[in-house]
Formats: sequence, structure tokens, C-alpha cells
Amino acid sequence: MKLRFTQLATALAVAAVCLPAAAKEYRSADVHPEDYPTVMAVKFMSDYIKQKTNGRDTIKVYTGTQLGGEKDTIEQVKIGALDLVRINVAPMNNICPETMVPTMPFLFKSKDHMRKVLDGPIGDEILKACEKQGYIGLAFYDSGSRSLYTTKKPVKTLADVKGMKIRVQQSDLWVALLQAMGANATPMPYGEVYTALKTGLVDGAENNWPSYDTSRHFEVAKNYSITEHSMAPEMLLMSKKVWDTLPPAEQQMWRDAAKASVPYMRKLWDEKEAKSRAIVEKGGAQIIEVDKKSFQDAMKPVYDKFITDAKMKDMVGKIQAMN
Ligand code: GTR
Repeated sequence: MKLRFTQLATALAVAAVCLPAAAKEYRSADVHPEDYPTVMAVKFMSDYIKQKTNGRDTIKVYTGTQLGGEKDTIEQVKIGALDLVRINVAPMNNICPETMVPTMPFLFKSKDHMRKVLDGPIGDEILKACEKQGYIGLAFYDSGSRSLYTTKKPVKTLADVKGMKIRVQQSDLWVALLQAMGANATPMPYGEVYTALKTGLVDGAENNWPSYDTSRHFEVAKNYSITEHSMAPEMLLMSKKVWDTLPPAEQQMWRDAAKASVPYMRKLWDEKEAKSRAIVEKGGAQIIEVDKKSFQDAMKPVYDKFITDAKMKDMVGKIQAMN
């Protein structure tokens, strides 16, 4: 009797391995609209995964803050209520301190330098660092350079920023960064910024060309000053709760899918940056050149306050030494 039971248990175990798992539509969130490069990159991954699983699995991207702001969706991913989220590194800064490294002002020397760092061991180390907080870092995506834009007074010099109320992302580092420029930094979710600019709750915000364009912020904050103060990249995270349910071969498939989506995203990104710049200029945005050096020189307190532990100091040093 005991033997028969053991045989049955073994047979069932074998059957479970051979049977295909139930089809799954993974859910991912993004604050951006349908055709934004970050959204397109995750849709690309969906096609990749669909093909590899013979049509079994796909990803549905919930766009335009449908599932909440970045902070909300990050929390949903932590508890496994949401499978994936595409966000900027900024809202992870307080959760996973290593993400502060690629956020640091004027750290990357160029787009190529940024890509090289994030594609290499430092990028991998930062993605891996978020695991202990419940997030599997699958990829970094481009986010270009962020610059300041204002509704009334144009920013031409660092002194112009003094006392201005500037919206920042929800991160202590971002608050300090704008404070170091002399601004009154006001953290708030992305979805609330248009109204805040329009009603005068804030005097300005800061972002890259594609976000300045697609959020329509350029309609209400027409002075875009090319400060290019941070190249804080985007991240794609999977819930560790979900990840731990996947067999190793599937985990590898997800890693491969994410890796394959990066060059695709970068191509779209380069095109979108140029297109968005043209759109905002046509839409009446005034593009202002600034003395970048004065902004850069003001950033020392930000490094002193946030890059304190040996590991992060080492990463920053290595990045600065790289070409
Ligand atoms: C965008 C970024 C978003 C979000 C937004 C913001 O550039 O793609 O993930 O971080 O900026 O400023 O909140």
C-alpha cells in the first residue's frame, strides 16, 4: 500500500513537470502613453515571450498612470499584486540606495558613457541590489538628459533658480539636488505636474525632451533651459514574489527578453528625442542655453550627502574614471 502511494506520488510529480503551466498575462505598469519608447520596449518583450512560450504567456502594459503613480505601482510589485513595473530610478532611490548612483548629477559624460556603464558590471550590480527589497531588476532603459523648465521667469543662470518652486520626483536625493540649485524643491507624482504648473502651484519642473513633449508640460512651461543635470535612467522591475514561482529556464527567458528589448528601446529613444524636441519648439517652447559649469559646481553637497558608503563611492569613482 505504502509503495503504491509512493509510486502514485512520483507519477503525479512527473506529470506536473510535463504539463504546460496555465497561460498567463503578466501585468506591467508605466506612467507614459502607448507609443512611448519605454512602453514599446515592454510590448517588444511581450512578443518575445509569447513566441518563446508558443503563445502561452504575454504582458499587458497598463499605460498613463492607470494603475497609479510610480510609488504606488512599486508597492504593488513588492507584494506581488502587480508583476512588473517600468519606472525611473528616482522613486527607487529611497528603497534601494544603489540606484542613487546613476541618478547623480552630471555623472555621465555622454549618452554612450551612460550606456556603457549600465551595460557593464556596475549596471548589473545596481539591478541586483534591488533584489533584497523584493525587486528583480531586469533592465535599464534610456531616459536622456533632464533639464529645467519654468512657467514665467526663464532660467539663464544658476542665480535665476533661487527661491523657485520646482517639482521634483519623489526621492530625497532629488529634493537635495534642486535645493543645491537654490530651488524650493516640491516632490509630487508625475501625473499631477501639468495641473501644478498650470495653476501656479509650482514655477517649474524638469524632464527630458520626450516627457516634456508627451506630458504637454511645454504648453504651460515654455522656458526650457538646457541644464542637462541628470541622466537618471529608467528601470524595468519584476516582483520577486512572482519571479520565485518561475522555473529557472523561464527566469532565463525573462532575462533574455529584457536584454533583447534594450537595443530596440534605444533606437526608438533616439528617434523620439529628436522628434519631441522638434514638436516642443514648433509648439512655442523657448530653448535656453545655460552656463552648465555653474550648475555642476553647485552639486558637491549632493555627492557629500548621498555618496557616503564605500561601495557607492567606489562605483562613482569607477564611472568617473571611465570614458
Ligand atoms: C520621466 C520618466 C518617468 C517619471 C517622470 C517623472 O522622464 O520616464 O518614469 O520618472 O519622468 O518626472 O516623474
